[in-house]
Amino acid sequence: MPLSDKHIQTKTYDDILNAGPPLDQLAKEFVTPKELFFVRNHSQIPHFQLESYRLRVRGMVTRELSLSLTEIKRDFERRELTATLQCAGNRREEMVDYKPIDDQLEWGIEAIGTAKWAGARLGDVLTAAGIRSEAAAHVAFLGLDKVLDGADNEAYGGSISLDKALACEVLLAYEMNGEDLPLAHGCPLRVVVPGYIGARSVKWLGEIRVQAEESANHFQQIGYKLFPPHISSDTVDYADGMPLTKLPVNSVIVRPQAGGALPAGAVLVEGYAMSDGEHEITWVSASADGGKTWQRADFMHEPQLWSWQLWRTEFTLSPGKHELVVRAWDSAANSQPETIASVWNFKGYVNNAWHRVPVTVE
Ligand SMILES: Nc1nc2c(c(=O)[nH]1)N[C@H]1C(S)=C(S)[C@@H](COP(=O)(O)O)O[C@H]1N2
Ligand SMILES: [Mo]
Repeated sequence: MPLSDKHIQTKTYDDILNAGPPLDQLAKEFVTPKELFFVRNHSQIPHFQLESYRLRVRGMVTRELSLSLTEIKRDFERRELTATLQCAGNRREEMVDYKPIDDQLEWGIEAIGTAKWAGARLGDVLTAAGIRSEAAAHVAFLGLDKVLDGADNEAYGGSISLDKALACEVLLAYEMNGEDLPLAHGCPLRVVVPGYIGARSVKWLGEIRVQAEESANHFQQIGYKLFPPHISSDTVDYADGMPLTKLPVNSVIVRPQAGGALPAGAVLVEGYAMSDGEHEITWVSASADGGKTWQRADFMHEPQLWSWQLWRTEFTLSPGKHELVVRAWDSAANSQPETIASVWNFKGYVNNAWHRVPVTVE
């Protein structure tokens, strides 16, 4: 595997690589080093020859394109954007503690990272292909990886609206943190859809299709759909589900971790907050008494669209048990629900309840 064992704690199952950073290394820096960037794969990393790699652009376009990586780099302006990627399953573990969830990766708080992406704008490539029809409304992506179980040997895919696809923040990235995109993160080319659940940022991108409908792919039609808490796998009608797009406001305490025994006195609490990327995080409040009293946390850097907000605050704690809590707001007045119960869903997606960390002070 191309990952560094030194830094990554793997969550591999069935030989499929899924990994996240050790929590003491999470969100320490604004830009996440590639060794600490979570990896979420639904299948084996595909085998392909870089020399014969082509990105195909088809569907409701005036000109179908078939582009090598060299042509993509040569024919389209290189754009850079720092953006956070977060898996819809981030914080699923807390949902599972509340009520069981079947067959889903139990991510803690580590399925998130921020990178400096560089590549062509998806919009520039679509403009070169030309949108042929008024009926065009969605842009579907297909990866080169074949998903073997539950999806009939289909490639991994998904779609976003044509409007989002034409937005200037959406990239076809071939670089991450100033280097060639690592294989685990989608080399030679991946979509980066800032603000959306990570699932739409298709890796090892093979095909882009402009179409009237959403993608018919398993991961658009069955996976990554949101349902209210009262729907279960027994009662679900997938056609009724809400396809996930933008991420809700979220905030997480990264340090100290739950259960840890801390010395009495000043305790530094730090973490990350993230919005839909279009609205900056404007306020983070933390509590050391389970949410009875709150104080405003300090930001570690200027708010930046499309990226997380790292924050910290300090409490003076006496010996005993304390519950640390965090919640955030964005510039559109969006915030987080108090309880897991109100956001629990049987797939365990987009948990953004107040984050609670019980600690003992000695
Ligand atoms: N081709 C392909 N693209 C994919 C996936 C995949 O399994 N195959 N996983 C998706 C999911 S669910 C997430 S959260 C992100 C993770 O990106 P990363 O591994 O670079 O962190 O990739 C997305 N793109
Ligand atoms: Mo994901």
